Amino acid sequence: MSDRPLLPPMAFITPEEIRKFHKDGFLVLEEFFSSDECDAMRAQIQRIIAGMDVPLSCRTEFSTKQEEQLQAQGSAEYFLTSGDQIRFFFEKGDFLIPKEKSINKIGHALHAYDPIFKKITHAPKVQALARKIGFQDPVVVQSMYIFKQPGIGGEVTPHQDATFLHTEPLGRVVGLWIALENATQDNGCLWFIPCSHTSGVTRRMVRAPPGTIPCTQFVGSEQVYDDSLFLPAPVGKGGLILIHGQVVHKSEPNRSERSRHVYTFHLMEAKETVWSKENWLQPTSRLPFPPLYTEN
Ligand SMILES: O=C(O)CCC(=O)C(=O)O
Repeated sequence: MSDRPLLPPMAFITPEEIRKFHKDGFLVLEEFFSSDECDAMRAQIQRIIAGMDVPLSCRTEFSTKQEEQLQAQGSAEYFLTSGDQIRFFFEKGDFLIPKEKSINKIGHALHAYDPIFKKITHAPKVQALARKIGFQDPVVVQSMYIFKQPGIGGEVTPHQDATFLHTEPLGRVVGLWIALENATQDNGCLWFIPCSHTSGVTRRMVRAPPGTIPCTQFVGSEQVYDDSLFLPAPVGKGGLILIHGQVVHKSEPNRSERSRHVYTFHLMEAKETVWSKENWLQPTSRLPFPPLYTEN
């Protein structure tokens, strides 16, 4: 039995849980958000989808090489400039499926522009969690709503978030991953290699020179991980998984008939930290990384 008190449930995180996070590189906190909070996020995303406007180049399959090139350029630009926007990304090759069924994720600034997601991101219990892990001046760098659609939601291959969100020094980024419905092995829960956050990063994704397709490239290569080292981290609706920026994690395809919606965002401890100018994601004049410790 956990020694977390039942009431008020979510704001309490025990020192033992914080030690476990630092040791394992991830921490599962069940019932961090209420069922109502999850339903509010899901309802809001349906409203956003109903009004979504996606450039044709990001939705249409083209046949000629020239058309393919145009599509690649359009999609690259659409992705690279999405850090301060709410934009829509789709599963590969599923253009015949209605767009609300083939959407893979929405990113990367729901936390800044949508009132419901902004409120969740800056919730006092989230701020309390950041304080518990010692963050003094955290900023929100990105957010995503991930759908993991039934039957077609693809795998996310083993990676460390610091590959994409690099800082100097390392160890300044955490992900908060919130299950908006039960996440199980059937519908594609996260898997982790415990304690894998202590050995640095071997691969970085950096911006390619302007005009280059693809718009990002990898420097170094991902290690080959022994599959037997991964442990599943199923979590109930409302549960939050805290993810160290260097812990190795993945998720498998959703082979079930149930979706697996999550809202996730990343925080960086900004104090004495340099955000890499080579990261694909950059703060902009429209949206500097917002401080976490503010009311919304
Ligand atoms: O939600 C998933 O399936 C994977 C998410 C993930 O690995 C990440 O955001 O770093």
